[in-house]
Amino acid sequence: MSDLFLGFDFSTQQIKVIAVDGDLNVKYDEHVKFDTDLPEFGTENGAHIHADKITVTAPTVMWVKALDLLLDKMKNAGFDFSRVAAMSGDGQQHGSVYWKKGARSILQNLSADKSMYDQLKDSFAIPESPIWMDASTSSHIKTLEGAVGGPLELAKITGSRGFERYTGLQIMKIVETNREGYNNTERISLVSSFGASLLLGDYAPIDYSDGSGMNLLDINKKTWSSTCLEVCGPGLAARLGDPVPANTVVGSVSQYLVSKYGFRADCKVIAFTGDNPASLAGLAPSEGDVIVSLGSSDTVFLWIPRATPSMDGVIFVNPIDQATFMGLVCFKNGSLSRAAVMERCAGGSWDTFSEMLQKTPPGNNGNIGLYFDVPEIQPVVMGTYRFDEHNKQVESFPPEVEVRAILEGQFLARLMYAQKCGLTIGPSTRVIATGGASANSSILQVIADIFNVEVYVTDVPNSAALGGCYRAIYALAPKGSSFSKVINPAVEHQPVCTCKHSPGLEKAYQPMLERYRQLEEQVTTLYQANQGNK
Ligand code: ADP
Ligand code: XUL
Repeated sequence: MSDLFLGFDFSTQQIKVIAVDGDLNVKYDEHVKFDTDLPEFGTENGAHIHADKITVTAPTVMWVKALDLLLDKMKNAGFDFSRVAAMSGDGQQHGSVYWKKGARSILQNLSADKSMYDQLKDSFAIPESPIWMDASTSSHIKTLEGAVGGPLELAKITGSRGFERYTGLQIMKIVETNREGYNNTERISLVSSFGASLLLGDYAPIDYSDGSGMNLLDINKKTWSSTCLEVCGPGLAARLGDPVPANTVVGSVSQYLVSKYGFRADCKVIAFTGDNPASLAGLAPSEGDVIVSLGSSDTVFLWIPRATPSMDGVIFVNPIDQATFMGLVCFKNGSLSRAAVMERCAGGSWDTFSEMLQKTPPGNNGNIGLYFDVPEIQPVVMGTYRFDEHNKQVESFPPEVEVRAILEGQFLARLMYAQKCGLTIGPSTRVIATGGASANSSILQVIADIFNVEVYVTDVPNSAALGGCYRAIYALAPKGSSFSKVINPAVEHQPVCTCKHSPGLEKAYQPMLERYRQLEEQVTTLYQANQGNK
């Protein structure tokens, strides 16, 4: 029987696992959903939203129990653990775990006749892990940015300006509000390195890519920034351990998992990374590809040769090639805003929405719309703003103009922010679209025309978990091999070219991009001034 490679995804709402063989064929998948499979923890979409609405946590032990349950499900389904040569995985980014003094020794000496949950349930100094949905650290951002000389300076060091969800700021808040818990912590893991620790039976290191989401790692030097550490918590370096490249073999599977499930003793564990970096690996891009993920929110991420820090997007060390980087911009107003226009203007039908789009020409006769139903990450603004061809603000658009306006407005923004993150469009640039809305070819055509590139579609579900499998295979390949040579998905998994850009449209879209930029700046300035006056 051939070797298998496992990828675990510790995401916000569930843990998933995928097994692939050496030819990258998916052989098995399974999941445990937190809300429904573990209702005793009382989570909603995997999280506890606190009374202040901005503090968001998840019970750390729920993740341990979920892994027990997942492995038991695999065992009951007859999964042959002895075929697994290596495994890796990912976690929701930014979330953190606080191991209590003495926990390491418990983790190293788990007994196979009990569950991990039973043995580890008292091993955490802070029982509730802060997660990426938390927005309670605005004051801590000011402290950290102030200490290094401002937001852009912080971005130059760590790849990102201060963001509430970033781990360093969450740690600073814990030091301030629960000093006893912090003092009682011997190790801090990210959700990703926590997942790896459970497989390893020891503390697994944080990898450079997920470590880039903490406002603590110097992404160029690939060491913790001593200034950031000092500001965020006393004795933090010792609690974090040294970061490692994402393709590091961190050790062999724990004796506990060997005895309890029949893993082979030499099964390797490869460092876990963040879910977005893992998705990059799972989509097996070529250098120069831009991934546009059109889910509930829209995320644009890309492989970039150099870090060009900005106030807008974020930069992570590339999980596939640690000498390069990955730029990412996340927009909260994605499919849900498009769907709201589809409901309002196209009677609830995506087909009608697409037909209406054809009634207006690319460029929308100069009309531009900006639609932010919920507060956006970048720009920091909320509300709906419509402008006619003379940049005059108008109350409403005819339905067919509204349909085109939301798509053009959104994708001009996606292009603009991807460029700020380091995107340069060349002859070989491809957009790879994924997520729910990538099923809609009329939306893809707008992307092709605005980005002036060919749009490819891939239907890889669970790209983050799959990225774990691919990274496990890659970590065992001879040193110096290129990821795209080792991971060359079968033809049926290759992205397919779905839309070509229409010739000549860059003449319309280039000036429109500049107008969009100015209008966005105008509405943002006004919005922020109004907020400031409240
Ligand atoms: P997530 O994983 O973030 O929950 P998905 O990738 O499953 O999201 O995408 C779901 C979104 O896709 C829905 O919000 C829906 O509006 C959008 N969607 C589904 N089908 C279409 C379509 N034909 N055209 C445009 N959008 C669509
Ligand atoms: C990225 C981010 C989320 C989480 C959860 O910065 O906060 O995408 O990784 O998916």
